[in-house]
Amino acid sequence: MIKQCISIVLVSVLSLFSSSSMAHSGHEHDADVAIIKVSNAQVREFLPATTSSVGYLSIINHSDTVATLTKATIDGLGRVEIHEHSHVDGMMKMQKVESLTINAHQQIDFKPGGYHLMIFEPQEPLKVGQQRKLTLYFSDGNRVFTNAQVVSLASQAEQSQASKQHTHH
Ligand SMILES: [Cu+2]
Repeated sequence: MIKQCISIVLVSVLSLFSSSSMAHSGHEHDADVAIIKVSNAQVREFLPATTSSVGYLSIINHSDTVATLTKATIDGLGRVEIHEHSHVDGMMKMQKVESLTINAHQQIDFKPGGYHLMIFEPQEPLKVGQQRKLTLYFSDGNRVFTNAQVVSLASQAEQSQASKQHTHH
């Protein structure tokens, strides 16, 4: 009888917890679902008179199974697309990808000249220093949340310069 009471209390606490913490939980995963870590998520502020901007992040698949990223959303943005750059006839082109496969224990860095997020339709201006919730959707139903930092063009350019030069003084 006591045990039953406890389990009823536990269930109501759990349901309360899950409904109020939906937006803030880091992961939702079952035992056999890929374990994904996202880091260094950032989106660039929209430049004047532009309708799109870019975002970068790193995704690591710590599991033994392939993970397939199918969609990304960012709070306050009407549309987010996953893009890649490719060389076509000597020209650098970018195109939308419908899904991105991340092999077991593989890390994929979204960066200038490679994979990137293309962001559109801001419902309000992105301000440097803000955090925006980024949600990644995977084909197995897994969703991963992280905060994307809003950065300026200048700081983004600086970072990519620094990572290109590999200087260690
Ligand atoms: Cu693009």
